[in-house]
Amino acid sequence: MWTAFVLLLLLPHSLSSTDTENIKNYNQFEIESEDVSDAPIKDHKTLGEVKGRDTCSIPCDITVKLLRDEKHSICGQLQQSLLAFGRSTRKLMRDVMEEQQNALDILSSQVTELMTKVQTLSSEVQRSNTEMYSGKHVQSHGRDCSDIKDSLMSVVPKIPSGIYIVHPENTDSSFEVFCEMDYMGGGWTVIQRRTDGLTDFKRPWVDYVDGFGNLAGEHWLGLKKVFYMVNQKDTRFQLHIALVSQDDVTSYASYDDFRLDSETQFFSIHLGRYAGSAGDAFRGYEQEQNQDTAPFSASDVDNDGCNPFCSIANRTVESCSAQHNQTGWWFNQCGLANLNGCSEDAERSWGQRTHILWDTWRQNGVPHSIRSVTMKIRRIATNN
Ligand SMILES: [Ca+2]
Repeated sequence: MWTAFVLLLLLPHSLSSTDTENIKNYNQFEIESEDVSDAPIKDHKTLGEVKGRDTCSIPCDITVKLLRDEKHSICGQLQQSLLAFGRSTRKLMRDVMEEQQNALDILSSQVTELMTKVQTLSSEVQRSNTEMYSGKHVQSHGRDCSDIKDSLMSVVPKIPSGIYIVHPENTDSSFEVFCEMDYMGGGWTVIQRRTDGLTDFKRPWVDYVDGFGNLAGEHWLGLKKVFYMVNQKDTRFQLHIALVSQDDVTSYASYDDFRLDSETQFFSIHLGRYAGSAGDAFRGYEQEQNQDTAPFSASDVDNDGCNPFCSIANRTVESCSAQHNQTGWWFNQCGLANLNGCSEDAERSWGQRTHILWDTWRQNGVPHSIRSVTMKIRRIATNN
C-alpha cells in the first residue's frame, strides 16, 4: 500500500496516461486484495467469488512487474537528477568563490598600489619639507613668534594662532613652530604641549634634540630649535608653564629669563626669577632638588647627577630617566619637575614617578594630578 502511495506521488510528473491507467488498476487490485486479506474467510464460495472478480485486462503479475520496472526506472532517474543537481551546485559554488577570490585579489592589489602611492607621496613631502626648511632662502614669517607678532601687528588687525615658519637670527635653519597669538597678549612660541596623551614621550636623546609630535597638538619642539631661538642677539626670553589638573584646576609657573646652553653642554637650562601659582618645582625646596643649570638627560644620555647613583627616599636610583618612564628632562638627582612624564594618571609612589610631575603644585598637601601642560616662550622687551 505504501509503495503505491509513493508511486502515486511520483507518477504525475513522469508517467504517460497509459501508465497512470495501469497504476489505477494496480491500486484497485491492491485495495481489493487487502479487502480479501482483511475479510474473514467464511467459505470457499466467497473466496471463489472474490477470485471471480479478480480480473485484469493485463495479467496482474505482469502489471506488478511493469510497475516495479517503472519504479526502478523512476528511482534511477531521480538519483541521476540528484547527482546532476549536486554537481551543478558544487560547480556554482566553485564559480562564486572563484569570482569572489578574483574580486578580492583585484581589491588587494589596488590597496597595495594605493599604499605605495601614499608612501611615495609621503616621502616626497618629507623630502621637499627638508629641502624647504634647510635652505637659506626660505621665506620665513619671522625669527620667532614674538617677532612675527610684532611685524604683523601693524598690517593685520587680528593675528591667528597656528603654525608659522621661523628663521632665528645667526642660524641657517628655518623650521615650523606653533605660535599662540591669543594667550596673554600673544607672541608665544610653544616649545612643549601635552593635551590628550596620544604622543609618546618615552624617547631617546636624538628625538629630544630634534623634536617630535604634532605641532598643532602634542609635541616637543626640540632642544636645538629652542636653543636657536633663545640665543639670538639682543634678546631675552621668558618661560611660561600652564598646568591643568585632572579635575580642571588651572595653575601656572613663569620664569622671567630662560635660555639654554648649546648641545656641547647638553642644553643646560638657565632660569630667571619665578612667579606663579604652581610653585617653583624647577628649583624645589632644597638645593639638591634644584634643576636650574642642570644639563638635559634622556634614557640613553645620563647627566642626571646620580653618578653612580642617588639615594632618594631610601631607594637607590641610577637613572632618573628610567625612574621617570624613560623620558627626557633636566633632571638633577631627579628633582620635583618633569613635564615630559607619562600623561596617564599612574599610581603615585615615590619609587616610580612616571606621571607628569610638578610636585610643588599641591592641594591639602597632595600633588595635583596633571592632565595637560603647555610650555611656551616669549621675548621680553629690552632696551638694547
Ligand atoms: Ca645617572
